Amino acid sequence: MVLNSLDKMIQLQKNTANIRNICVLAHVDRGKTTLADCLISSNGIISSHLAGKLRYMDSREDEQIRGITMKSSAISLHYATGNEEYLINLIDSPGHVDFSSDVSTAVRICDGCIIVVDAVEGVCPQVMDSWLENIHPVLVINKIDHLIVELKFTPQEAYSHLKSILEQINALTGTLFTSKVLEERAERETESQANPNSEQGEQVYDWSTGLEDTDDCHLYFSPEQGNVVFTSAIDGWGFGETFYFEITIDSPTVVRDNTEKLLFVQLILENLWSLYDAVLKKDKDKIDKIVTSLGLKIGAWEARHSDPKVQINAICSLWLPISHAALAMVCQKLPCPLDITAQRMERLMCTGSQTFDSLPPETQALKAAFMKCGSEDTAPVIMFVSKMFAVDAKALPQNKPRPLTQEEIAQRRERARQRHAEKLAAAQGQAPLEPTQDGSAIETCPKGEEPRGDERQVESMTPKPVLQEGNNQESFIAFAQVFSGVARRGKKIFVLGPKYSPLEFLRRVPLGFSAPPDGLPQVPHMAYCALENLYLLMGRELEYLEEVPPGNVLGIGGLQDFVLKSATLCSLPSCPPFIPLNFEATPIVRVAVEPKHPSEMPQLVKGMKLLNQADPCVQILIQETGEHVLVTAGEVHLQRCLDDLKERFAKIHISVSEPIIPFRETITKPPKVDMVNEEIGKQQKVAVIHQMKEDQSKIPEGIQVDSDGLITITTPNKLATLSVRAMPLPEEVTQILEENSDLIRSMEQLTSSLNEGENTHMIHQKTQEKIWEFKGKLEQHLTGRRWRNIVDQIWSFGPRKCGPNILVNKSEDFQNSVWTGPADKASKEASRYRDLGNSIVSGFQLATLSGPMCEEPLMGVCFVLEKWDLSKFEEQGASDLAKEGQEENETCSGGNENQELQDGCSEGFEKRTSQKGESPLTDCYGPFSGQLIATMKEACRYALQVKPQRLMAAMYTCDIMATGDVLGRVYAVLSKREGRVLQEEMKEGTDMFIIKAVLPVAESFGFADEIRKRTSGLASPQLVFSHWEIIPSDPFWVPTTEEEYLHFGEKADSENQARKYMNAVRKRKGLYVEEKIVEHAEKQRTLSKNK
Ligand SMILES: Nc1nc2c(ncn2[C@@H]2O[C@H](COP(=O)(O)OP(=O)(O)OP(=O)(O)O)[C@@H](O)[C@H]2O)c(=O)[nH]1
Ligand SMILES: [Mg+2]
Repeated sequence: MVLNSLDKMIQLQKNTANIRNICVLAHVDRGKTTLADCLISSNGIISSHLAGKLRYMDSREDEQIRGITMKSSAISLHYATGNEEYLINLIDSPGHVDFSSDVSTAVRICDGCIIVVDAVEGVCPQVMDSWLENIHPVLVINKIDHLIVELKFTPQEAYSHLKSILEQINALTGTLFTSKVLEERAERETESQANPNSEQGEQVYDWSTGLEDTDDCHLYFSPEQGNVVFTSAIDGWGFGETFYFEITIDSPTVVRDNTEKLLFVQLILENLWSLYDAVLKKDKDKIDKIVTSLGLKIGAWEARHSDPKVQINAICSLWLPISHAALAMVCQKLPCPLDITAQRMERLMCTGSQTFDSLPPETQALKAAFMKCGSEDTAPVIMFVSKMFAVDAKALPQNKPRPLTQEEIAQRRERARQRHAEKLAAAQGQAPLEPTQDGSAIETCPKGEEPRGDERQVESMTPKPVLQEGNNQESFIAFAQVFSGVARRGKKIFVLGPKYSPLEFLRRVPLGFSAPPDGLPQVPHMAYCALENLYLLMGRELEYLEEVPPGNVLGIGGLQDFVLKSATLCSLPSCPPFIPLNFEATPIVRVAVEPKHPSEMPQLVKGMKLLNQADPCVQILIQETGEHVLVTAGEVHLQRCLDDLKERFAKIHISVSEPIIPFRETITKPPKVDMVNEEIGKQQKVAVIHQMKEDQSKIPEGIQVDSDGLITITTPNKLATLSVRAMPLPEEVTQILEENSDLIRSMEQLTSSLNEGENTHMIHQKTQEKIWEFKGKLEQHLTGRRWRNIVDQIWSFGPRKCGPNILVNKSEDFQNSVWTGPADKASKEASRYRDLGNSIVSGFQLATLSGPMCEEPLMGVCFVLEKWDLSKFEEQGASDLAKEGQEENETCSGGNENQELQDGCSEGFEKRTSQKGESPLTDCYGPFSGQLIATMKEACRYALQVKPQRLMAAMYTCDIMATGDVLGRVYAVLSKREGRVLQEEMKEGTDMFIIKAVLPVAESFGFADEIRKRTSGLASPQLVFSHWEIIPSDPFWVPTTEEEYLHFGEKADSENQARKYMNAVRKRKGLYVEEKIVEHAEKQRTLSKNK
């Protein structure tokens, strides 16, 4: 970028009212990057000939090769209209679903967005995104040239088509708006119910009132509103409100309504159509006529060019420049950073179940600063980092050779002149010492050596390089927006992690805290550092800045040690962290990676850490097996991560495992029909019971199973007996548990802090309400005899204390529930039960973490602890105590190092018993709490095994758009891969079909490629993780009836998908797999005979 335009940008950055932070959102391949190219070329950053071909914002090599954007990147543009000058910070975002997390990072730091819609394919559900984050949209309907050239619509047809697309979009916006208004209204209702004093509203619930009161006309898209532009980014033209009105208003005959439509067709579309027609037919006379009548001056090169596209581009980009249409709309219709609403601000500041009123007063005071967006010195600096991205350190402006300023050039010239004079003088045998400009004498340098004096001066003017560690380093830049105050180089700032709590800080630091002292108390998730380098983001380039006024998007260097992925930066510690980004794509595809040469492990580990920081969505895990696992959102994302790891972050050769597909294990009700869809008759029931008995015979001795699947098991030392039953949870309940996992986690934290005696953690009323609502929902779905009172008796959730499985405590001796905590805390016996109870819960957690089928986590299972008999243990304990007398202290300290869980008093017992050697049973089986954990785990596993077990597969929803003629092939690929079509719809006015299907993740590898190949690129699917689904077939099924033998054969493994998955997982984990090694012994014999 030329330097004076940098000055211009710096100047524009100060006028907050004329800043627009916008992003371009759309589905994949709608032309976002092409549109961005056109806008960039209007600033002279790239040539207009290259606009649309260069795809300037796709700076990665793989982006260029694949033709899709894989990350969001920002560029600052200048736009002048009338007397006003605007600074537009434009962010191009990726459209591929795998990178939707990158879209969220872009949306977060924007105030508005351009939604690009394809003129042929129409509406895209990403309109939702902008709603979610509350940013304002404008619409670009792109690829209008397709309607002319490929679909060969007449102008009238094109008009109706465009109208119907607008209607569809408005219908979608309307539904979203209605639901939003209703939701807000409902929220208000509950609030007013909570504080009845505030407003005594009428009792009748009228849902429609909110809708009538709210004005929604500004939300809809229409050319009259000025929030729609029709474009062809590839041909460089576009027109919107200005052009539309010029025509309708300038024409004297305009009568609005009917004629207006006609005028749109007559004056705009027909002209465009005839221009395309003339150029494509190479009708030179007609082209000349059009060009002269429009008063345009086309360059000679373009006019003579044989490619019609070049001619169209040249004419149209002069006649209807797309950049003017789009940027004028952006400046007029999208808000500036000053227009931030109080509602959006409050939403950003309140994490989880907090409400704005519950924040400390110091924090609430910051809202005013936000709203003011002030740049005075007193204004607190508030910034949000939405992602960290890596750039090659060499590309940083301070590490690049810099163009010399006029002054430096003059200095150099002067030096060269002096050197020349010296040389001349030396030749004449004298060495004069001339004073330099600054008065100091210059030493004569030995020949061939550069004088150092002014080099030092030049150096002092250039900023210090960030990374001098040298060779090929990656440097991390934070992608951020300044919400308030001026960000200055060197300013010290608090870096607040997503889990930081201002309350915590305010509690530790005395009131009236002013300038941050060095001896700041250690508060978790908070760091204090200086802003090292500030950059203006210019697509592929970065420009160095000294300060950034509020309302701007910027890059910050030097935060890599403080920020992992996102953070809030503030000059005051009372600022809350902003709500975490809302990522739509769930990382689901996992692979294990290892270096080709084992000695390179440290590089791999380091590389993976860097990758984790550079990508908003990737997850890095080290499994218990020692494997390093990458979890990514999909195939394309995986490929990008692996490329980055190999080429940028680790720079080593790595080997990558086959994708590891996650499964879940569950149980179901016994099936009513058999595998050939016949009702299970008496004969089969007998067979099934027989088989069940066989299965049960595998259960070791000492474990009792009753006919209802109740497992009774005793600890190895025979002191405690547990009775556990497993029941499948209704689907809706599992779903509720999944949706509320955050709430469950916070409940868990609350109970543990209460148990520790911390009463400071006041339960906020809103959270309490949410908990009751959650409980109510569970009660609503768990009805019937079997589930009576179950909700009240829930003891824990698992795995990891927040998963979709439940432990229910029906034992009468000891009651403990997640809702009320342990009952009857005071009694000593109860406290012993409580301590041992922790072991039971741990056993349950372990059991739910890895199921018996293939050690995958469980889902949708309810374990009921029917009985918990500790009488023998108590007898033993009592006798021990009696023997020892009371002299031994009952403190619960100390412990056995092998013990996994530290639970108070039980340790005391063990210690005593093992020390005295009085109970050989306890002694040789290890700590009692450990035994309880293992026994509970076993009990849960056996309880599962006596029920019909099923695998659950992760499912993608898959949206495919295809033309009618390739529909059959799409279906063939889908059914081959166990996909299920949910819906098929024909798109109005086109021959496109929209197919909605679900597809197991396990079958999805290579799916997109296969579909593309089979349909010659006419259909491409979009895969997004949606839910877990039970695979109906029983992995342990063997044919029992004659029909089944006939239908499936004796081996019957061809149909059993579940068994295939299960065995594959078992093999991968190195578990025992029940498979015949020799499949067809007799055939092998035949073979050998033939030899
Ligand atoms: N005919 C026609 N093609 C266009 C137009 N705009 C873009 N394209 C083409 O559409 C394809 C996709 O364009 P991109 O700009 O890469 O699309 P994108 O929305 O950035 O795609 P992602 O970033 O991968 O989501 C390219 O082949 C463009 O040449 C247009 O107005 N008309
Ligand atoms: Mg793109």
